Amino acid sequence: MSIFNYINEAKLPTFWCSGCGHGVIIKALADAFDQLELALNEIVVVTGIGCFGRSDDYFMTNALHTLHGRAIAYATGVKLANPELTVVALMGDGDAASIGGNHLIHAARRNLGILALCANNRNYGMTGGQYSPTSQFGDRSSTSRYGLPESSFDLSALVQAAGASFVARTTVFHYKNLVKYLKKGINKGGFAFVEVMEPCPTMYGKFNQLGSAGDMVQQIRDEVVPVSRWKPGSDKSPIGILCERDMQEYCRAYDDVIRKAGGFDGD
Ligand SMILES: Cc1ncc(C[n+]2csc(CCOP(=O)(O)OP(=O)(O)O)c2C)c(N)n1
Repeated sequence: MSIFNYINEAKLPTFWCSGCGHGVIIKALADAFDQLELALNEIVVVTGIGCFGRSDDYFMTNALHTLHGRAIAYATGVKLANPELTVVALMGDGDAASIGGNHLIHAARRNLGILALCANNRNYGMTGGQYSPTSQFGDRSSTSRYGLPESSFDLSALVQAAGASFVARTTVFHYKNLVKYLKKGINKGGFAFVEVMEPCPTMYGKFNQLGSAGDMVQQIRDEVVPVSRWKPGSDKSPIGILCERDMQEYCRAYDDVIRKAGGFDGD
């Protein structure tokens, strides 16, 4: 097989700016689909709004392009309607953690069996580089010209605390690990969250004078450390599989409720 069974070649090159990490991430997802030999009609890619929200354009699978911050809400409906589907919600950090933050934590708490993938470029790329909940204290953005007076969410820690059954963080620099975590997340059968650190040279990089896209990828690589070597209090972020646990998946638990209640009318 080939990743071009999953990627719509006719749409390439992507509309994203040069140096953006989004293209690397969708290639990794197509690689994961390919290595798992998933059929196109078994997969539903659900997106919200934002630069990364355009990802569904490039997939040959089923796709649902929804509202800003609501990818997980729609993915919940798709998964409950047909639990056999592989449902993947693709979100930027604004989509996932700002307007969509409540949906994210509650889907994790319910252990809904989807893969939620957050492309974390630490800002709202599409709308002009406003700060997001993953921008760092002191960051400059179009809405924090003098430095951000807020701390950021550690998204992976947040989702882990909310109850997800699989959480992994990596970067676009660590491509093979990214594909590995996406495959594991898809196969997990519970709420799986993969956070990918990536550059937005056009907005975040420009406002914070971080140099070229290549410079930014190297900075992102240097900001992280494998979780096996990470110590609390470190100024680096842990990457790797941060949490893996087995719990009953939401659709299965919901089926039990339906059975106990006597089934659907007319069953
Ligand atoms: C309800 C609603 N509020 C705000 C917007 C404007 N808006 C569109 S995309 C976006 C943020 C995108 O940032 P992110 O999700 O981080 O994705 P990126 O563009 O960085 O890939 C915002 C605020 C919208 N489309 N709908």
